[in-house]
Amino acid sequence: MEKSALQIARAAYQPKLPQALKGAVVAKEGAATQSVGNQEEIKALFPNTYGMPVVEFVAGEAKQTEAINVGIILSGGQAPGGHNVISGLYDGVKTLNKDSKLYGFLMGPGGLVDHKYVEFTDEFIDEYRNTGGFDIIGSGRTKLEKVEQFESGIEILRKLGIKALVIIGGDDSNTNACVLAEYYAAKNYGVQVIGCPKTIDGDLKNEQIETSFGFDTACKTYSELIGNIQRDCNSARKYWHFIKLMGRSASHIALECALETQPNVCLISEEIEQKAMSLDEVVCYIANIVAQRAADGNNFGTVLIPEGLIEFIPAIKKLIAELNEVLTDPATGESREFASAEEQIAFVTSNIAADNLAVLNSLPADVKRQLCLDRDPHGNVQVSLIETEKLLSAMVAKKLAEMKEEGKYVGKFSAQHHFFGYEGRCAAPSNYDADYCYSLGFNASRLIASGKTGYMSVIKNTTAPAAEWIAGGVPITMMMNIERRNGQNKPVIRKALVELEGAPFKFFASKREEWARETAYVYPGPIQYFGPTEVCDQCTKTLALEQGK
Ligand code: FBP
Repeated sequence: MEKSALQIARAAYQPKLPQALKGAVVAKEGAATQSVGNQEEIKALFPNTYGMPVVEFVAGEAKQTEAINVGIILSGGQAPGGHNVISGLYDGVKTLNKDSKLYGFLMGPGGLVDHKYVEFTDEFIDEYRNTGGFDIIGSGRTKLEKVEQFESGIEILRKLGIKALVIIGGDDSNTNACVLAEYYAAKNYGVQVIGCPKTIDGDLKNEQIETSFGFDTACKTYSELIGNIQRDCNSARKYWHFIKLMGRSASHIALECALETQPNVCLISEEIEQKAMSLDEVVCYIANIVAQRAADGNNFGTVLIPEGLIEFIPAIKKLIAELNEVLTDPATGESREFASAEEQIAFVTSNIAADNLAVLNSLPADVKRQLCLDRDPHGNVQVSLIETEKLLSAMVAKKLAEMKEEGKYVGKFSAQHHFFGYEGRCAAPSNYDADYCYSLGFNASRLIASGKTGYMSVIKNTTAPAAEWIAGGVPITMMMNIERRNGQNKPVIRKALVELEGAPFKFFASKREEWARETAYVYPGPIQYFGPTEVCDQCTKTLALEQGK
């Protein structure tokens, strides 16, 4: 593979590890844990993996460890740093015993089920250290949740002598990792399952997990692009840029990018839901800011829109909930099959309540179609396909035309549209993500060596220098509750949405009026890998504010 000068320099970067992982470790165990909700139900569903303690690794006595074979899977959307989790795990198992082996299952959980794998070697791993992407083994969204899949998995695990499987994924994939851990424990199959918190969306976090990996790099990449657009916007002074940002449901990415770039408008879905705003109210909010800026002679600006916005508008949320119900076959719990899209739309429109149908019919035809048709394998509406940035700008233009007639707006409105998502998912990991991911992977090897299963690898205190980071594990059941998914009650990891009482949102809310009226743009520039620590090693503003830094 031909490499750029930066890639060559980056390949030589040695990610930092917490001090605690630099030598032999012992697992310090805390008290028994409870799930965050529905304790009795979760306990009954996970009798072998419920209630285990949180563990922290502290310095221990060096002892001879037997060689161990480990498997790894990349699951779901790409996130910067995945290759470093793998290289960290590889180095971790090799330091336990140089004869240990690491296998990668290809193209996501499907590789385990279909017995498609590779064995990692030094040369292979070295090609991918500190690089973005998941191309080392590929990723996929196959749901690992059926007994046949678990049984097919154990065949190949036994064949390769694999004693532990590491699943790198978001909330859904880690939920499935926990189900698999429980199944193998119940069957006494002797295979441990460890999860690793990944997703650019930033919604897999809680008291134990400070952030999901990839969020840092993805947000910095989008913020660079937004900053560039803002500089262009402030140079030409003739466009309003409507910028949609990935993040499926939660608005963490939009909020972080707003904190980094200080746009004129940033919508936060969780706030819109809390205030029970209608689509029209959201449009009025933006149109009023456009009008205020026009009154100051500024016919330009930026609007950040979280990908999941549409789902959080209460009337549309209610509609989506019913769509999920009617599109699920109650007998199988699977999505209903239809001969054609038209048949599916006809089925939906004749089976939902009148108020929901009215909301559905009030939406533009393409949005209506999208809502009725597309689901991902976890039953989620594929919000990334809905062009909210265009929907909103068209509605704002219409509103401004009405305001003009009423004499409430004088100005010119011309819009440009952007959607940033894929641009950031495979970016070369920032130093934060490179170090964090390497530590997560290395740490997973220590969880395996300690005999843990049903645990998530966690690294804490990450706003401090890496040497002071705390390494350990958290039982996945601790993060679970029961939620309605795809028309059924299911045990799932609770998704972390933007907290309206949290420091990041409060800081944003205290500044947004000023940012709306003034042109207070910040241009963060590209991620820097080499240079002063205040330029290269900063965590996200979200994490810094959450930790009072
Ligand atoms: P994960 O939660 O699996 O990490 O994926 C996150 C994400 O990047 C979302 O932000 C986005 O909605 C989705 O993946 C898009 O994925 P796909 O391209 O597979 O539709």
